[in-house]
Amino acid sequence: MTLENADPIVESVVATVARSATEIRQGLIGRRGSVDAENPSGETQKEADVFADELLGDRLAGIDGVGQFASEERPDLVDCGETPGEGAYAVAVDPLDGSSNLESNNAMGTIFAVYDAPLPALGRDLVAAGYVLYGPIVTMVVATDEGVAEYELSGGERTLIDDDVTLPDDPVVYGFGGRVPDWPEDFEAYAREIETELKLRYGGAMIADVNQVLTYGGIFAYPGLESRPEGKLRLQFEGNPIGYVVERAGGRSSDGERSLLDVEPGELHDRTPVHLGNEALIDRLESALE
Ligand code: P6P
Repeated sequence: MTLENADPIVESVVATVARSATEIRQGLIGRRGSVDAENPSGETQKEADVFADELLGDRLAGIDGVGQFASEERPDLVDCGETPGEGAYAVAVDPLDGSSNLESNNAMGTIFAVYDAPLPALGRDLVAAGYVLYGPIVTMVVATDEGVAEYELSGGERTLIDDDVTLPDDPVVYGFGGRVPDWPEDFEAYAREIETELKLRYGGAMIADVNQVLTYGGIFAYPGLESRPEGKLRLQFEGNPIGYVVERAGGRSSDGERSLLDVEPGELHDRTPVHLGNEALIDRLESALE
């Protein structure tokens, strides 16, 4: 069982995210506009980003055993008075991943990462990670060293749906971010091969697109671009946690050269190229980018 042997602090973080998800989903109604502020990545914040961030931040930073809290929406991490890696954990969240989908009423998610080390941390220091997907049904995927589980969330309660989520062997879908003219030549050549083999599934919210890969098998990527070689997605808040989930589900992650979990952390909001999915597809990608 994925959480059966989890540290009670980790279980408390997961339970807090699950409980908060119901309120976040309800709180999306009436918060579809933007505020006159940007997040640390220079992206205009939505009312719902601020709402989800404040709700999660207050609760997660208040858990005994959470030594640091960081959010994609906040420039600096919150020191909660305990040292991660010395009996406490650091929790990083993307409170509302894909919030630009709110305007068009499409899926989005909440990402969480629990590191046994101070932030910014190496992905190998993760002890748990996962996400909530606000789709037709609100579901939650949680990964620990024991494996990957999927839950349905309703009324703050978690119902276990699958306690052994693994990537299907035969890939079916792909989704690649960025504009095609902005793709480096070697990535574009790889994409042209994949287009002939798999079905396009790209909706503009990483969590929804990755959940398709986890369900049907395939590959998701937001590659390094000609205009922005570091890509768009943040290592601490998106690349590490989702790379951890996909690797625990039997797949691979890569920044183009190595597992995302081996990418040395720089600054808290650093970006990284992200490629996730079936092992053979990621192996092929790394060969194509050599
Ligand atoms: P684009 C959402 O803003 C996000 O961070 C990820 O959830 C998503 O995969 C990506 O950016 C979408 O970016 O350039 O396709 O709008």
